[in-house]
Order: sequence, then C-alpha cells, then structure tokens
Amino acid sequence: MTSPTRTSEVDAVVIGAGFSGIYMLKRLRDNLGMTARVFEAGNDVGGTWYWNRYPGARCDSEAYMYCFSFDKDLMQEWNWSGKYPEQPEILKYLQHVTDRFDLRSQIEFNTRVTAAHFNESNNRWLVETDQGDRISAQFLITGIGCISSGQIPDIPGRDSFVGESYHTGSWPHEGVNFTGKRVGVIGTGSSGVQSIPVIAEQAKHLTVFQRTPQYMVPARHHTVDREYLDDVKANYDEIWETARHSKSGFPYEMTDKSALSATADERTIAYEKGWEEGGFKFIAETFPDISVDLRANATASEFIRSKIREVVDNPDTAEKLLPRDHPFTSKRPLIDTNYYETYNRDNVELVDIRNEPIDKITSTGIRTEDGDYPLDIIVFATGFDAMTGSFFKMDIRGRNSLPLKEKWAAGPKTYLGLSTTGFPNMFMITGPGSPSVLSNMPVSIEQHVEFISDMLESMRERGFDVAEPNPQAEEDWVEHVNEVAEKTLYVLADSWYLGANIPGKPRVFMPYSGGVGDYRAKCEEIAAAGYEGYVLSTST
Ligand code: N01
Repeated sequence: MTSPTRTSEVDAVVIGAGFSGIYMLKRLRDNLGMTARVFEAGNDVGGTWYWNRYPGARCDSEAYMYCFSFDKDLMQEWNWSGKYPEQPEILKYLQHVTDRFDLRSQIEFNTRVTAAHFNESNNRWLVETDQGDRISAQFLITGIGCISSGQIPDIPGRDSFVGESYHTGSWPHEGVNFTGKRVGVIGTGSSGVQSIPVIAEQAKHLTVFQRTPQYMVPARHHTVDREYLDDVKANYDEIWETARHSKSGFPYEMTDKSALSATADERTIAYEKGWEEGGFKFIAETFPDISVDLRANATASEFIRSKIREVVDNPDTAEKLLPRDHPFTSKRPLIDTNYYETYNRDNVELVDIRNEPIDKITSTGIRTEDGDYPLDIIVFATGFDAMTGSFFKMDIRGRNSLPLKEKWAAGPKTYLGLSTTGFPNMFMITGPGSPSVLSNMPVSIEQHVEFISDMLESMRERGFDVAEPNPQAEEDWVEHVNEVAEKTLYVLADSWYLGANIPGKPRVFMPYSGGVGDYRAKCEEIAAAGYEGYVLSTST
C-alpha cells in the first residue's frame, strides 16, 4: 500500500461516477443521510460514456429508456434529440443529473481506486487511491461498469507501429482526424460496426480486419419531434413499469408467436416488418423463440444472411460477411447504421482474418499471411475484459486478506450479482451473476441501487452493521445462474459473456439470463424475508 496523504472516514465509498455511482451517491446522501465519497478515474462523470468517444458511438437502447426514472420532474424536463442517444448527449445528460442534484462536490475526479482491504478487527474497508487517499468506510460499493477494462490483443510487433493507434474504449477527447489517412480497424463488435461507417466516410482508405462475422439489424436512427417526446412523457409510468417487469428491461410488446408455428410467408412478413422498424424490436416483436430455440433461430439467421447478400454488391465480400459459426443473438446482437452498405464503397476493403490470419504488426501497418496492409492509423475495436476485468485491476481483499482475484480464479461467484461471501459490506452494482449486460442497463442499475440502499436502511433499523451472503446461498445462486444459462443459446458462441475473448480467462457465463422481471421479483422476495441468504450481524 502506498504512503497516505489524504485520510478520512466515511460511511460509504463508491467506485465510479457513471449511471451507477451517481444514483448510488444520491440515495446514500438523500435517503440514508450517509457520508459518502465517490472516486472516479476520469475528469468528469459519465463512466462508459466518458471514455467511449469513438466516431459513431451511440447507445442501442432507445433514448427515452436510457435514462433514470427515479425523479419524475427530471424525466419530464429532459428532451432527447433522437431515437437512440449519441455519446455526447448521454454524457450531457449525466452531467445534468449530477449538477441538478448537486452531487459533484462529493466526487473525487482523476482518482483511481487501487486497493480496498477489509479489516476484520473493526469491520471496515480501507480504501486507497492513486492520489494517496486512505479512506476508512463501512461500506464499499462498486459502480465500475461491466465493460470498462479495454482489451488490446497481444499481436506481435504491436509496439513497433510508428503511426497512430487507438482503442475505442479510451478515445482521445480531441477526436482523431482520419482525413487522407489509410486506416485499419481490427474488430467488428458493437464498437467496430458503429465506427467503421463513420471512419470510411473520412479516411482515404479503410481496411477492416474481421475475425467473426456478426448478425446486424438496422438501427433506423432518426431525430424525434415534440409530438413523439410528449407521447412518451405522457405514458412514462406505464412504459417504465412494463420495462421493469420485462425480460430485458425494454417496454416492448412481446408476442407469444412462435417462428416454428408460422408459415414461411408469415415469417417473412414479420421479419421484413421488424427489419423496417429496426433495433432490438426485431427480436422482441417478431418471434421470441428465435432467441431460445435453435430451429426458430435458424429462420431469423437465414433472413439476416439474405439481407447481407441483398445489400452488399460484391458477392465475395458478402460471403465473407455472412455469419455462420454461431446463432443470431448468441453474441450480443448488433444494431447498425450503414454497416453493410459501407462495403460498397471503393475505399473500403474487408480482410477475413480467419482465412488470412494477422502475422504481425509492422512499423508501417499490418502483415497477414497473404501480404502487407500499409496503414497510418490502427483502431483497436477489440473489446473488453468484461464483468471481472475492472475488479481485478484493483487489489480487493476480503476476510483473511483473500484477494477477490483468487476467490474468482475459476470464474466470478456472487449472491445475486450483488455480494460475494468473504467480502462483507461490499456491494456490486450490476455485478456478475445479475442481469446487467443482458438488459437495458439503467433499469438494472436503478433496481440494484434501490435494493442496496433499502437493505442498508433495513439493517440500520434492525441494529445490524455487517452483511455478507451465507456460503450456501451463494453456491445455490451460482448453480442457478449456470443452470439457466445452459438452457440458452448464449453458450453456443465464443463471446465476452463467457470470457472467451480473453486468452486464459475461465469459460463461465457471467451475467444472469433469467430475465430482469423474474430477477426483480426474486430480489423483492429476498428483501421481504429480511434479506434472506445474507448473514446480518452487529460489530459489537
Ligand atoms: O467489443 P466486442 P465491442 N484479433 O468484444 C475482435 C457494449 N457496447 O467494444 O468476435 C482479431 O463485442 C472480436 O472478434 P471475435 C456492448 O455490450 C455497446 O465492440 O471475438 N480480432 C470482435 O469482432 C458490446 O457487446 C454499444 O472473433 C479480435 C471485436 O474484436 C460490448 O460493449 C457500443 C481479437 C470485439 O468485439 C463490447 O463491444 C459499443 C484479436 N485478437 C459497445 N480480439 C452500444 O450500445 C478481439 N477481436 C451501441
């Protein structure tokens, strides 16, 4: 541990000032009257939306649902400009919320938590930062996001490249000028497919290095008018209530139609309608069994392949773009704007690195088995060490000084994705084992923040000051998370949900796939039973 320069005592330390940290701070202060400090590595609030500033960055959740619902006035006064929220607009929204509720003064910016150790003699956490803070806190609450620890693959020669290189997840604030440049993008996940069409419009030449072709549905992004916003706002209570009890945190009208009971014509009509509407509704409002039944899924997967063939002019390029090695929705579904159309541009080239693997990065570009691609800029859209990576960057130790990294060596183990045995009074907002990344995040974040603050209030009322899940409850939850996942299509793809993108990471399905509504009901039952599954105790 580093030498201390700033020392203090608070009721709670919160790590991260994104959606999670901001709302947690508000609840701790306003509902519980607690003292709290938030530590944030960036120089402003925003979390994911502070760091991910790559061209085209936008959320795939509709704007009117990608926000907080805890304050009705806030919901009524904020106006989104489009169907989907752009990164600068989300950042502006989070800055607005922070200032509106006067939260800024309790956030330490440019400060990264480096360590948090649980002291069994006083049941408090000792938290240290890279700025020399040394804070004693009763509660440690992580709001560190699920997809925050960027991953640049260890390609030989990476450091020899003399041009510019960037990871989408830590984009320069001043932006990158692609004009007249030869650009290479590695990776075709959400970040890659959003940035590729925008970069292609600016760059002299763009080479996309694709490992796995993906399924994409058009976003059909557009600006929204007063009438649209008024309609949403008039129905906000109902919209949120539906979302809170839904499968994925969206207020979509789920049908119970099966792709397998429909005729081929009925399926085409439904898929065409979903394709025209765009976004995740293509999954929710066509045939819900496409995300659970492989035969139903095959009909949607083939429909999307037919659209790729239709849009992409060059049949060889179209062939390379066809996803075949995993079912639609088994990886995080992607929503695009002009992605496939981009391959019809003269200045864009697609390299299938499964057939033509990257050998190395040279000083002047990328060398594959088949030749050299000279580049001025390389963009790594290569993803994240998701769900656990950000935890492991900190030295978190629980009882008996056990490092969290050691406890989770074979995969994360939690109770409800909120707590982990051996780490008393530590709470994780959207931790592994909760719906988190399989849902519209703000809905899951609000539910977790409210669960945690209600639990702290209940503990205080009953005279308890230490909470820790009992080992059996945790074992049962982990087993349940695995059991539910095994029945889904998610386990059929090599995805970051399973840690498959990180060499050496244990292959464990990390989020909870049982659905937002059922998960909420389970949490409510647990709370009503006095926080069943937790051992609550008193220090003295
Ligand atoms: O990362 P990814 P992302 N050599 O892991 C490839 C959220 N998000 O930043 O598929 C070559 O999805 C990798 O290939 P493969 C969202 O939840 C949301 O795009 O592993 N290629 C893949 O193509 C999303 O899922 C939004 O074979 C390599 C790509 O890099 C999550 O963040 C926007 C490689 C990584 O894709 C992560 O998205 C952005 C290697 N060694 C992000 N290693 C919105 O809401 C990896 N790849 C819109």
